[in-house]
Amino acid sequence: QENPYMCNNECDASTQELAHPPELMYDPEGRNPMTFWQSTSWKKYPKPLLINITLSWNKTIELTDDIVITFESGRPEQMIIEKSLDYGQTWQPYQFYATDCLEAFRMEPKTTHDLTQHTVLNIICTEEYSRGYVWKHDKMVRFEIKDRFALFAGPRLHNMASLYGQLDTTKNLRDFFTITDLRIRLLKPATRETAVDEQNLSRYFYAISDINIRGRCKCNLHANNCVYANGKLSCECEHNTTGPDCGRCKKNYQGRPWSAGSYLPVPKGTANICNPSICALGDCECFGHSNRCSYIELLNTVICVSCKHNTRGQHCELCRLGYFRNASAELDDENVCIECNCNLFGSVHDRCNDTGYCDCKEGASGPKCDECLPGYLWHRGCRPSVCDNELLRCQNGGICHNNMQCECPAAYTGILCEKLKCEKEAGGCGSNSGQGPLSQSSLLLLTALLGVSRLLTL
Ligand SMILES: *[C@@H]1O[C@H](CO)[C@@H](O)[C@H](O)[C@H]1NC(C)=O
Ligand SMILES: *[C@@H]1O[C@H](CO)[C@@H](O)[C@H](O)[C@H]1NC(C)=O
Ligand SMILES: *[C@@H]1O[C@H](CO)[C@@H](O)[C@H](O)[C@H]1NC(C)=O
Ligand SMILES: *[C@@H]1O[C@H](CO)[C@@H](O)[C@H](O)[C@H]1NC(C)=O
Ligand SMILES: *[C@@H]1O[C@H](CO)[C@@H](O)[C@H](O)[C@H]1NC(C)=O
Ligand SMILES: CC(=O)N[C@H]1CO[C@H](CO)[C@@H](O)[C@@H]1O
Ligand SMILES: [Ca+2]
Repeated sequence: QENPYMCNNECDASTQELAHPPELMYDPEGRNPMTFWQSTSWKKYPKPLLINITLSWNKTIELTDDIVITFESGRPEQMIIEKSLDYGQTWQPYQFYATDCLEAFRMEPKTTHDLTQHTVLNIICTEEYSRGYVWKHDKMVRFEIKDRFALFAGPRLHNMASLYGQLDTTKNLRDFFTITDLRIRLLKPATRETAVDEQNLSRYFYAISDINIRGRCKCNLHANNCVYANGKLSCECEHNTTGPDCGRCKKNYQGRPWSAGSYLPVPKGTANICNPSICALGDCECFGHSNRCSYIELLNTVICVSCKHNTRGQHCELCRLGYFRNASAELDDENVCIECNCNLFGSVHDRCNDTGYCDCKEGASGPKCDECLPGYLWHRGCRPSVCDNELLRCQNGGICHNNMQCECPAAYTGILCEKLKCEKEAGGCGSNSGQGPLSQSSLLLLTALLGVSRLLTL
């Protein structure tokens, strides 16, 4: 045709140089002449030449810019762009294109400039992109996203906040720009304005060099990234959300219903993160020592409430003070914690280490501190011995009584009966006698003396 580099009767899908496979619609461009896909020609005229080009992302995509399709043949006289939001199960028209909208689709021709905020969701038929067979003329067919954005954000899209605000609050509007699949339905090739030349039907076909679609993964504002891995696109969900579009709260993070992140209030927006579950039974891990949890906002964490069986801790996984871990019991055993049982007098406090050993006061010993070290004697705790029959002997004939006390003969005093007693002569035995309060042993001695003197008097 008028385009000198188009192939006519020389195309051959099985010969690499002469093939025009679909991939050439989305290969990296910048080549001249451009690479292009070319359909079969309209050999079966007047049977319509119908071709669908279907693009599937298997992921929800939000369009951010115009869809632009570049035709190397003349632009089709009739075509429809359709979209699906449910992975190709159902399709809705996006826009109709025809040289004559009334004749082709019984629709009034319109352009996006006829749309208003109230009619932005209307599906129109446009005649703007169907004329012009000659390749020098505009080769593009557009689906105008930006013109529609401009209805909310102003002509130069300077007020995106206003657009985002609308998108936030109007689901229909949001869904309008959202797709999982796109389909270009080619219904009638360019024929020029003359009648179809039935003698030379190889003149009529479709050829597309590029399809440009700009968008981003729909992640409901719960992700910063969308990655292509293992043959699929997926959001890198944050905020404890999950799902291909971050459209759910993660397990154990259903403390409040999921909601999308929001651009509002401007300018910072709202993250709407998923909170940990205020858990029902089984939803919080307490090893069977509690069935109630509570969410602590400050720590952003869930803790078990009222742990039983002498346990404590976020998951009732520790033993209360005064208890220690039963090494032969599992964490969910009722007997998991054993009482320390530290001796009240022999230990510093009633706590013990992981093998049940208590902290002993001086002189005490044994796991429970209820025994005394050598040199100490149990008397409401361990006391150092006063006397014994080896190193700490009572002197001057005194008798060691229960290792706590020397019973001294009448004339002696001191802890080990080591001093002479001279209370009868004032100041007799030394300056330090008789002045201070009487010690227990001297009191005993005194009573003994009194007994002796009474005996003498009688
Ligand atoms: C068919 O079209 C081609 C390309 O324009 C032209 O070279 C050829 O002469 C035409 N054949 C007939 C029979 O019109
Ligand atoms: C193109 O897709 C539409 C549905 O979107 C379907 O009804 C039609 O049969 C398809 N045409 C071809 C040629 O596959
Ligand atoms: C689409 O993605 C889902 C998961 O997001 C996956 O299970 C499924 O196999 C994918 N389908 C295709 C056709 O790739
Ligand atoms: C430790 O746990 C085992 C297993 O439940 C139990 O048989 C044992 O009595 C427990 N020991 C104590 C001292 O409670
Ligand atoms: C507990 O204390 C005893 C005595 O000090 C010690 O032998 C034992 O190793 C300690 N056990 C642990 C787990 O620290
Ligand atoms: C388990 C999990 O993913 N927790 C995350 C929940 O969200 C907060 C805040 O984004 C993260 O810090 C946690 O790591
Ligand atoms: Ca190309």
